[in-house]
Amino acid sequence: MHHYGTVVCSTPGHYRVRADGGGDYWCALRPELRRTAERDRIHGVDSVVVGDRVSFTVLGAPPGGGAPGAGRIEGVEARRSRIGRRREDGRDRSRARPREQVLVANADLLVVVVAAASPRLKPGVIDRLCLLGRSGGVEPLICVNKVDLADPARLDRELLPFRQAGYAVHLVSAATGAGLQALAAALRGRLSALVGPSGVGKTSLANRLVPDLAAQTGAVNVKTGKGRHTTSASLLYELPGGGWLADTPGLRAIGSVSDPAGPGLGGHFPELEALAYGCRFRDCSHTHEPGCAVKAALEEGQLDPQVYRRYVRLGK
Ligand SMILES: Nc1nc2c(ncn2[C@@H]2O[C@H](COP(=O)(O)OP(=O)(O)OP(=O)(O)O)[C@@H](O)[C@H]2O)c(=O)[nH]1
Ligand SMILES: [Mg+2]
Ligand SMILES: [Zn+2]
Repeated sequence: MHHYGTVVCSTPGHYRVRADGGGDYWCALRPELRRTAERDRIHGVDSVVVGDRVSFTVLGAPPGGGAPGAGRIEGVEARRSRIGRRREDGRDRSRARPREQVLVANADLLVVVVAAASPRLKPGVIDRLCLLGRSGGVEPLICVNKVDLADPARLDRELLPFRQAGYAVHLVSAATGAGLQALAAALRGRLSALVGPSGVGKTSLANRLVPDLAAQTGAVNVKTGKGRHTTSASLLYELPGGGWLADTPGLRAIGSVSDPAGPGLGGHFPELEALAYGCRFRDCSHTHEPGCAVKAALEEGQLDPQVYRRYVRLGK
């Protein structure tokens, strides 16, 4: 008999599946799937990741006390969305590592987590993460943590362009609890992934939003040499009010946006994109082409130079 569930933790060859009716199972892949998985790895995609919906058979029932049972994954459903990034280390041509790393499958929301300070807020990071979400079919939500360390007036100024582009922006502090009720309400009933640079407080936020977090997966965070806890694998938790929350490892590099002039922008820079209709070339990159309406507007002071600078930096 087949059961259905969601992958809550993925390690090479072993997947922890939360059954739809409750109960966890550590699963291996059915041999045919394992072969596909190996082939996929060669062809550059991760096979089964956190958030994937799977069918599985039970090999051993959970022994009780919350400990997982054992099972075997029989099938993986097509993904509704993906949060993935290309590995751009061009020198590493070894075919053993996937070219694309999918962090979370089937997410509804990509929570762009950045810090108001420590590490310093960089609008370019927000840009890249928003576009990462959009390119994988996941709605971005911007979450600025550590507001206890920053001047609120300055933050409001820095975040205004993102609000104007239509993004929900949450100012929160995992340390003081500020803003967390509103954030929890926005996440309710959906599968959300906390994504952002290392040290911005993703795990601290997950701890606040999921009261029994450690109990759910037996926390596998490791301490670095610097004594800091860093997250090494994506983990998926159930939210108390319904819905799911994924904590992911800090992204060191998000990668450039391959085609900033292409359809991928889809409203991320509304004023710039509106101007682009006036460019002579449809695929104008707004950097060097003749007849560029964006550059013309910039020179005439009709376009915010900050917005233009953010746009140009995306392609780098
Ligand atoms: N002042 C302040 N410090 C915070 C806040 N949230 C987290 N921190 C601190 O920031 C540091 C990093 O927090 P983590 O939650 O481990 O960050 P992370 O984003 O999960 O980092 P990685 O797992 O490496 O990606 C810790 O020392 C936290 O105590 C906050 O709201 N305010
Ligand atoms: Mg973490
Ligand atoms: Zn142009």
